Amino acid sequence: MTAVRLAAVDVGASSGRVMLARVGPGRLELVEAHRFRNEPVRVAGTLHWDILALYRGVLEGLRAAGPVAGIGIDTWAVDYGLLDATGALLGNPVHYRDERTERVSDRVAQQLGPERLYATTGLQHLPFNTLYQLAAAAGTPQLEAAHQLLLIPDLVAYWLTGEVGAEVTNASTTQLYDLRRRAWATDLMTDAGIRSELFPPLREPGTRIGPVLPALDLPGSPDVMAVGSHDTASAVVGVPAADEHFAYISCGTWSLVGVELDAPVLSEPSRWANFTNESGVDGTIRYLRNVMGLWLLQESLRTWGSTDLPALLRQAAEEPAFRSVVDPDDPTFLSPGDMPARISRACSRTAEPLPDSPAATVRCILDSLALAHRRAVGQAQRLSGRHVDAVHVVGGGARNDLLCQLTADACGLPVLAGPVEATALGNALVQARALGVIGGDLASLRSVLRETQQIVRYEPRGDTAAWRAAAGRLGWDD
Ligand code: ADP
Ligand code: LRH
Repeated sequence: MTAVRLAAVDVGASSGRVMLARVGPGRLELVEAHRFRNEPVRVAGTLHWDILALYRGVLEGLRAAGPVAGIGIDTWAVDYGLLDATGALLGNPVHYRDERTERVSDRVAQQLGPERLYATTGLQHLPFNTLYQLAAAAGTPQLEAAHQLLLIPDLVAYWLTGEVGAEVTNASTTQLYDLRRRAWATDLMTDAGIRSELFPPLREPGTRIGPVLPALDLPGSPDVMAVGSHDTASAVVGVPAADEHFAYISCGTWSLVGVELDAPVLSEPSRWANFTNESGVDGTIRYLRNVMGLWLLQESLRTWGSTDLPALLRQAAEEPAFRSVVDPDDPTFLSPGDMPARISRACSRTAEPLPDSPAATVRCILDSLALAHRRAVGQAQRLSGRHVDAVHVVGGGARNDLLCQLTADACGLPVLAGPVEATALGNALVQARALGVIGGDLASLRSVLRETQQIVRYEPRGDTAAWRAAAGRLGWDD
């Protein structure tokens, strides 16, 4: 069969893009049809996604992509829109970084029982999991009036097709999904005071959602296909690994650091280490930890009003190593704000020297992220028993030479960087397989990636004692 044209819609927390993929046996090409900024808006004290601007970006991108046979949609996880009984959107979806969950997440976890939550959902405790967002919204007129809850990629698919559903890889991030039964955790919902009728039927990646509504008048009247609609699930499909002995870092706004497994790890040490078991494509488990990621850099650049990232990275490379290090997962870094000031405050709390220039702050961020990558790769191996001999870095962070090299040095393992657009590639590969254009399991999809995509290799530079000492300053022992 010849190649097929597919649109991969990938909306990350920092930007959205519609990528045009041409996929056939041994063939995989990707071009950017359209990219648009994702700029949240604070209204009346609450941080929202500008969902209609994002949808407009998706439509513009689909028009720019031209005729395609399929459209796959993935976005960031956990957030949702509420629909009334007529299918109208009730208000703008709230951003997971909004502070509304701060007051409730620990209390709700304690009420439901952290052990039970982990045993049922396999999920790490993050204050913004959908469970806690719904607990924070309890009793609001909006939630009371809601007829249906759609996660963000499912909301976009609904607007394109009129079909409702919940794709499982993203459903697994809500902390309301029973990982082993592969069904909504309705008992948990009832005990949390959440109406289970809000949640639509589940759907698997690789199934057809429906044709695009004729009124949208998109070229070629394509079908919308379910893919790994959690962006991280598609990114992991897009990792060009040669065998199962790999760790991945899906490195963008977040660093999602982990391994791919056949079965969840639900042990107490795993729960204490805050490792998550998210559902992956083809029944796999994405066993990973959220590390705060390049958000720290994005927010610093926003604070400085600076756009010349490559210049700042060159200067950061000249800065002394490990002068100041922080725990990137410090909860004070989660919400938007003056990140350089917060980093300085974190340094003063732990008696680290204060970074005295933007370049020093950037170096502090990258050294600290490399340390957190090292810790998570080590923990993922110890907790899962999966030995790793390479670390794949995919996403925008694969363009950050310094971070890739520091990560290789810190982990003492080769880093294989790329593809930058692994998420869109994973999205397109799952569509192509569903449409019968290519066949095979994840390993064969990944072999197409290895044959067609550019990957840069970074060798570790050896000074493991220095990295161990720097980790020790954060209280992280091997
Ligand atoms: P998300 O999907 O979460 O929005 P991306 O995977 O698009 O994130 O990655 C965005 C990040 O990629 C930016 O925050 C930036 O740090 C990094 N990045 C983008 N372009 C470059 C570049 N030219 N050099 C270094 N880093 C880059
Ligand atoms: C990355 C991501 C991540 C989630 C976070 C909310 O874009 O989907 O996997 O934890 O956003």
